[in-house]
Amino acid sequence: MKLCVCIIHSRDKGRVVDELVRAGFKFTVIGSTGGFLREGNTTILIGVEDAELDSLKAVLETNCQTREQVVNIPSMEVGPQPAFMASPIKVTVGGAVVFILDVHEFTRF
Ligand code: 2BA
Repeated sequence: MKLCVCIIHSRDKGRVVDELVRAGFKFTVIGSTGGFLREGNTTILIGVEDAELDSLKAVLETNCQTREQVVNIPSMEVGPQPAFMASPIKVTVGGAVVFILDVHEFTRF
């Protein structure tokens, strides 16, 4: 068994959750925040049998879009009057960032 920790864009959440339910996966949805952009994203914890992993990856690949976002990084402008400037950089976010962990034990009480 594996535990998949999937970080997705919140705009993809509705579609991904609908498809996971339709495909019979059991999962937990957690609101999260990206450390770099400091914007809300969504983390989904999904416990799956090894044989289900490929179909889970297919759901994520089909329903998570890659997006370009511009972020302003503060930088110090040197000169007679040093000042903080915002330098915009473009980053590619997602589709889905997925960590797949071996599950030592799964128990329900
Ligand atoms: P954020 O940390 O908000 O990062 C958003 C996007 O900014 C990243 O997209 C990446 O393209 C860029 N980025 C992140 N850190 C950067 C840095 N130090 N310098 C330059 N660019 C940087 P993704 O890689 O697709 O990541 C999407 C979200 O997935 C991340 O949101 C974060 O919440 C999570 N994530 C990604 N890699 C992770 C990791 N190794 N561990 C934990 N969470 C991760």
